[in-house]
Amino acid sequence: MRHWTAVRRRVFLGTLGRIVPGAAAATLLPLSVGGQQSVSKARLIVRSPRPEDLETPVHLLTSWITPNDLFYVRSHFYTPSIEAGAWRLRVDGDVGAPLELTLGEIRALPAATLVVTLECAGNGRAFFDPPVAGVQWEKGAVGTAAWRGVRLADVLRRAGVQPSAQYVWLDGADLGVAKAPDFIRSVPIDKAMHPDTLLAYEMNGEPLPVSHGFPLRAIVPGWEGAYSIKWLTRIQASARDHEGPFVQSGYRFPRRPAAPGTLVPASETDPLRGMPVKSLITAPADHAAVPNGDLRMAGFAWAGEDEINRVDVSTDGGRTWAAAELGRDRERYAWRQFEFGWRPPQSGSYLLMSRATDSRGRVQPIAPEWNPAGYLWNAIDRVRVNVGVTTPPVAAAPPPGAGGAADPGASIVQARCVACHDLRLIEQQRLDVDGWRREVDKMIGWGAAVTPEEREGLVAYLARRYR
Ligand SMILES: Nc1nc2c(c(=O)[nH]1)N[C@H]1C(S)=C(S)[C@@H](COP(=O)(O)O)O[C@H]1N2
Ligand SMILES: [Mo]
Repeated sequence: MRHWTAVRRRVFLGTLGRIVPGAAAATLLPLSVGGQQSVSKARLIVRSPRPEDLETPVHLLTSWITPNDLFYVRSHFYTPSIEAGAWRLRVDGDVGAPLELTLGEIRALPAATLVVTLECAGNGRAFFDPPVAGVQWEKGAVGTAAWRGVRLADVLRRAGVQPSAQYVWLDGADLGVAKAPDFIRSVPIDKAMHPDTLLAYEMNGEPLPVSHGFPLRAIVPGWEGAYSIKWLTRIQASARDHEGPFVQSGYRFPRRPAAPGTLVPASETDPLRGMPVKSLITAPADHAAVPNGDLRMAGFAWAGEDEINRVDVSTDGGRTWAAAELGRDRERYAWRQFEFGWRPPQSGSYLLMSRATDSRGRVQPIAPEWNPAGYLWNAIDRVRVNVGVTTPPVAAAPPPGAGGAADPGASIVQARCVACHDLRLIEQQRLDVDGWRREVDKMIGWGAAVTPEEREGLVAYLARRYR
């Protein structure tokens, strides 16, 4: 288990490695206040290139800290390009003295660093049955980084936040495409004032990469990723909750279990807070073919604001379970690595499983509760491994688009949908006619130029082609 600390040291040494031998540590400063950093995301799965939605292949998650180039990206709209010198953070609303802060002023405030696991609420959405609309994340919309910045509470206190403030609204520089609403989220005052809620300007010792919110983002630890607003430009304290759709209809969960496939009115939902208990097998990779001999099973487990108490693993499809060893690296809001050494008794195909238990006694379910937006998938994880057998080659899939190109629906999609976002966002959905009609109507509301004559034809085409 020594490798955990070794890997961690390597990550942070990478940061220190920028100091020129003999130079004072202070030479680090200008580097970190400098321009935008972009990192190569070449190894990630492209769910959508525009807007940018990238998933980490989970077998690449080998260290407690996720390197910046492997960290998943979830952006609703186009990535804004921000010049650090011109950028300001506005703090207003129910405050005694509204502020406008430069990046330099923010960096002059007392700094704090926290290792926090971020996970998209929709991670695992692809596994819900019946299918639900949205980015079809499988397992890799999750990662862990060391975030350095200032406490949101310090900034709010400097602005003289009023006792009337019950919520803090966070807004970034990204704008809704066409008529789509601005992505604004609302944090309840207790969480906003908690000393662990940060405004971060560094990720793993580097200035925030552009995709991750340069120059400043919120880190709301232990809560689903959408609270952690990127490219932050405005913080507004308010007595009321925000009225926008990303607070009033998105990121909410049915108060009572919903029948699969049904709609749930927003009035019967609550906002997502905290995170469920969950684990993820990162080694061996799913469907890996491995030789006979010792096999190392590894992965991560996390539970939002709560602690992981144990991870049990099964190598026989859930018939028997054994406790995995937990890694030494631990911080309150960070995932815990787990490991299990095992020698398969004979050649064959094995179903490996992991099941985490947290400090509140929550245990991962076999089947998570279905919900209309496909949030919080946390089923007991499973991976198939083939030991001592060579897997037959997979037959080549038919080329994409075969047989559909001449359909008039395809040209409506090209003209009306792909104008704003990549075709891949459509291709990954599996919806019926009603589901597609809801999506098309939402997009018309957001400014898609679909004419009334085109609407039903488009819905029928989408439902025929993508379900
Ligand atoms: N301004 C802004 N902030 C945002 C988003 C966004 O679209 N715009 N996406 C949110 C969502 S849904 C998630 S899961 C996290 C993802 O952070 P990452 O891209 O750094 O992994 O950012 C959040 N912050
Ligand atoms: Mo998300």
